[in-house]
Amino acid sequence: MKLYYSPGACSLSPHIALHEAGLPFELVLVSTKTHKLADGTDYYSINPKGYVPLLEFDDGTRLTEGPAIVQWIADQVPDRHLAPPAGTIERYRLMEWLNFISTEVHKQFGVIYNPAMPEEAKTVVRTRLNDRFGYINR
Ligand SMILES: N[C@@H](CCC(=O)N[C@@H](CS)C(=O)NCC(=O)O)C(=O)O
Repeated sequence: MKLYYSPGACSLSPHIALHEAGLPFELVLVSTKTHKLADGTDYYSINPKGYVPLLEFDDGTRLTEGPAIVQWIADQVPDRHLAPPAGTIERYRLMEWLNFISTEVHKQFGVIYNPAMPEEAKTVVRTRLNDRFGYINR
């Protein structure tokens, strides 16, 4: 199994999950700036979305989107209790949180770090993120 990752990016979440699961995997470094691998391979030829994380199974199947990947990892090792059993309300709570973090928190950061975004937009997003983190804290 291969995890396509970039240091400091959201691929850290499935990276942690793989360690917690105790599953064997290798890391493949992706530049999120050039969208190339270390050997020069065009990452778009592996993931047309161009972003990390991507998990490649031993049979070549590729899975993208952090929330899907971490749940797949958890489901490989049910004895480790990394996620509640499928079909339970607790599992839907996990999906609820993963979706909230992915869309309402993580994706908002793109605006703050985008040099093309006007300062006014960044201020709006900072305020929104502050509200979201307040909700998470409560
Ligand atoms: N919806 C994706 C978002 C992944 C994402 O935004 N990855 C960023 C790093 S944190 C990335 O690779 N950005 C480079 C790009 O979009 O070209 C997920 O949840 O897995």
